[in-house]
Amino acid sequence: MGRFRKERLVAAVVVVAMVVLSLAKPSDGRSRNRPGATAAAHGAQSRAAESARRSLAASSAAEIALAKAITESNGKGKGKVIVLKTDVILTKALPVIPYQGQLVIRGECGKRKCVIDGAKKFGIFVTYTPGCLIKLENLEIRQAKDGAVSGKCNVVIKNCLFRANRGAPVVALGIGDPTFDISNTVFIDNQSNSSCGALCSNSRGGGKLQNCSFIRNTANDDGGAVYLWGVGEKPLMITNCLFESNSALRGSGGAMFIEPNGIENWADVYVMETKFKGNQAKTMGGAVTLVSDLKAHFCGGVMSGNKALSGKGNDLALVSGGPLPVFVNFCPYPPKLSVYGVPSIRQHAVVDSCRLCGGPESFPFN
Ligand SMILES: *[C@@H]1O[C@H](CO)[C@@H](O)[C@H](O)[C@H]1NC(C)=O
Ligand SMILES: *[C@@H]1O[C@H](CO)[C@@H](O)[C@H](O)[C@H]1NC(C)=O
Ligand SMILES: CC(=O)N[C@H]1CO[C@H](CO)[C@@H](O)[C@@H]1O
Repeated sequence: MGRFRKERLVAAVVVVAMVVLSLAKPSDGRSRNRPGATAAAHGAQSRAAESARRSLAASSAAEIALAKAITESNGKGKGKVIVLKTDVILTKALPVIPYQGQLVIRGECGKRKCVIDGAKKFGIFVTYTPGCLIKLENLEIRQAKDGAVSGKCNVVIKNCLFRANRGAPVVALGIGDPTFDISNTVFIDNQSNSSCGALCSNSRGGGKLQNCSFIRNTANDDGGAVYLWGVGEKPLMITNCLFESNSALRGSGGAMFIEPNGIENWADVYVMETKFKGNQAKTMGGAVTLVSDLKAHFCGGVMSGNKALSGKGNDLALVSGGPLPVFVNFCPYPPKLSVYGVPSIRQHAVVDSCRLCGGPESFPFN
């Protein structure tokens, strides 16, 4: 492709195993001042223009290098580490992550997170094939249109911030076995036209959310922040997270909606030391909706101020998807929750037990 040849002409530094994108060396802004310019304001103005020009140039070089690194990331086990040292505002879509692409993108922008900005026009990391890995660290990913990370790659996200992404779920995993492992990450003010304002997984691969916050995410349909459809034999672990003020505008599960996708084994979901505050759903399950066949374990944590506009389960809705009930245990004791059951709460098994909070290893169900 001609585009790649053109990209090669640009001085983007791409090393086989590591790409370092550093800020272009600042040129001397003052030399551009017209001689005799009197007002200090004039100098400030020109310095501001110069700095804007420089960050645009840096963003453009980084964008080109990022695109090139994605294209070259193919090769199972090889791995490609991209160290980003400047913000990138996309001016066109990045290439699709190739089959078996292994991509690690790490921000190094001092104390703050490096920004990758979709400019309200572009999605960011997209893949259509399984077998790939995408790992993101120390990044702020914002203003993606119709999804920031989507496809069938295994996803590892650490110390990131996802903000003001709109149109589709921010992180969406497709059908198959991709796994997600997301820690110390914040999803705030994101919006999806359909389900899952922040994270959507149709995978049976299992996943982990640790030390994450989901704040003011909105979905038009079910699962204001998180929607998990593909829960399979592999457990889902949510530990030490906060879900606050998320909403399912027309659906169920203001913060979270979980429905296994019809496999033989019951799926286990562990929700440990996690807070659900002020989430809202239209139909039911102001905080969480769980559909059978599911065993959910709420251990520690708090639910408060959640609301289902219908009044059906301000905190929790349990729905029989077939003949099977939903199993839920609370530890240390059932808090005073507003729980609604379909077809009736008596169909479901809600118990008070800490014995079942030991995590997947010590949990002998099946
Ligand atoms: C979401 O809605 C916006 C505005 O109507 C539209 O531009 C966008 O393409 C939609 N995205 C999806 C994934 O449907
Ligand atoms: C989550 O936070 C706790 C305490 O704040 C910390 O000990 C733990 O290492 C964190 N987990 C991860 C995966 O970073
Ligand atoms: C910056 C931005 O787009 N924020 C939006 C995030 O989503 C919420 C809920 O839909 C909107 O209210 C914000 O305007």
